[in-house]
Amino acid sequence: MFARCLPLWRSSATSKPWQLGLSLRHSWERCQAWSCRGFNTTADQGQQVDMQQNQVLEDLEMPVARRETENLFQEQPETGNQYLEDALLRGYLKAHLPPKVLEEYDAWGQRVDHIITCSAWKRMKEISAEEGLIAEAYERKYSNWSRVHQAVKLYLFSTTSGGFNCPLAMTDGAAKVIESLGIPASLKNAFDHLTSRDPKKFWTSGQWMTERRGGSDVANGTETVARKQPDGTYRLYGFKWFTSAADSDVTLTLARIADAEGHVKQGSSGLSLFFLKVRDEDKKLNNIRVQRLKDKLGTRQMATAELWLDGAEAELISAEGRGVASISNMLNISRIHNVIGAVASMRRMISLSREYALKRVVFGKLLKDHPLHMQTIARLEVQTRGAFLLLMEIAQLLGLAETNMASEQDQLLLRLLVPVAKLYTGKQASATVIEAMECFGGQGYMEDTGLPVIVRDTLVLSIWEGTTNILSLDVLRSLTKSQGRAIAVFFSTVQKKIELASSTAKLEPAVRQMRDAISRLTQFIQGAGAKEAVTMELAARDFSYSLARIYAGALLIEHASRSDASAADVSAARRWCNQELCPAATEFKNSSYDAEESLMDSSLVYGSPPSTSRL
Ligand code: UCC
Repeated sequence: MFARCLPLWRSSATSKPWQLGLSLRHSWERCQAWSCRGFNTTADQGQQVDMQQNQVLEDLEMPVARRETENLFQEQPETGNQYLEDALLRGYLKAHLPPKVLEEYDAWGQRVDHIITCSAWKRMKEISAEEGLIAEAYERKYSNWSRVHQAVKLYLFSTTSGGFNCPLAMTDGAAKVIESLGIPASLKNAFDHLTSRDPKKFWTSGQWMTERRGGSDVANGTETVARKQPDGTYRLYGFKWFTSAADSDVTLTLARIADAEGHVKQGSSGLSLFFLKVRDEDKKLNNIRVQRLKDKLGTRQMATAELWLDGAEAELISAEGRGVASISNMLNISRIHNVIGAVASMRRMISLSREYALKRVVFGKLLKDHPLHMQTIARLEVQTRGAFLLLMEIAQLLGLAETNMASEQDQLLLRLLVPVAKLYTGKQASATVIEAMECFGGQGYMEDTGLPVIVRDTLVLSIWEGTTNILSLDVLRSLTKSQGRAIAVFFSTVQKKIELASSTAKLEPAVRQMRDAISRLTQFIQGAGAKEAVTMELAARDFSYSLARIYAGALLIEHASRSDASAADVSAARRWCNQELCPAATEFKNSSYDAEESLMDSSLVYGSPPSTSRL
């Protein structure tokens, strides 16, 4: 089938280059259609093809002049994708097939809950192992640069991975948790599988945290109970409401350990972390039932499910009651993967827009020759550059931390920058891909260009792994926990980076804007810090954006102050710094975080007069 598809893949790639890797569903559909075309060729059609081929050969031998006047040559009918164009077929399948790709029972009525994935998805797993997309980080072949190396590979893989970057994020997170526990003997085998380069051995991991009461307030929303067994293992009972990559081999999950009377402790300190295998040696589910697959806006290639744990065998891997703190190692890694996904989506959409602008003629000239159009893409480019440098900074710091080369300051900075980058790039990515889609006009809105798939898959990035507000509160958590040392490191690092540029005349305006922003941020922290705690909570989002913009500004300036920096590098730094770098200071000045304004927020939302209750 592949051989039959091959020439057509090529011609398709020439006409629509972005379609190749973007949508597994679409490429599958294309492949299906092409192979059908091959199978269904009748004798008559075969003759026609032969005649056409002969005609082409003869035509090639004709003198050019004759060829141009020749009008016997007929237009070849262009058929599109036979699946997409067959409305009846699609309508029939939609009406008759069950909406979920889930085989619940076997032929003998036994419940099997088998999630069926396509061969391309399975191949992605093999490729991930062969490329060492997780292994790279743990082999540390490139010492402290290993994480940068891995991040770059993942960045290049991300938008053509068909959603496989999600299980990779969680697999990396699980390996990190196990490593941070010192790779206990009972988890050595799992660690080896998760970090294997052998496709036959490679395992992926899930991260089952979200329950019916929601995914943000894990401490109060987790109902799953763990009952200790005589052999020291546990059995888990509960309902996991949102489990991504439900076809994973293993998973980490939280549960409350029941005491002898069956009582559990509520809140964060009642949660412990468990490791479990999804299937046993005979490939039977570990007392897990798949309730249904989730009907998501995007990332539909990846199975996300609701799962019942009905006595699933599990191993306790954290100290009792330290579940959240233990799983936060996984969260921080998968949040970095989220940043990778965000920057990759932005880059992909800009590349496509850029390419399209070289070909599309409108109002008598190429799009690339319309200054307003170029300005639009250039603005996206500046945003993407800032996000990319933030990603690389985090990868560098993580690499240092994992090779014992990080100072205490580096570690504090890493802890602070992960939520900052995750929340900021998630939002940037959504805005960027939507703007870039517009660069294609109406075509950008058409499913079969593959562009809407990228947009849908990107929109999840600000929700997954902690929403913008939850991450903003995590930024505050990291500052509080470090008792102010993290913000001190932030300031000193930013100062150092812009110091390097102070002798570069072209960067002078950017440096000045940065100094002004740093001073306003300092004043904001002093002002807001002197008020009630709720002021900082209300400012958390604007404050996090300020940290992101100032830090990315410093990185862009640092990058542009290298001796071999290009004019575009300088321009990117200058343009970045032209934006509002410290929205928290502006809003603080506007009294936006005052109690009265907060009450007015409710009034604006609900239309009722402001309540008199105090915050
Ligand atoms: O979205 C989901 C699907 C998975 C898909 C993954 C693929 C994505 C890849 C994309 C690829 C492109 S699963 C659900 C996602 N849910 C979350 O991310 C949770 C969101 N909520 C939070 O992050 C909250 O802030 C919580 C759950 C961490 C809050 O928990 P607590 O227990 O109320 O908070 P505490 O009491 O402040 O924290 C408990 C401990 C503290 O340590 P100790 O006790 O030593 O002081 C905290 O410092 O945990 C520590 N801690 C952390 N440590 C909390 N968060 C962190 C952190 N990020 N880093 C280090």
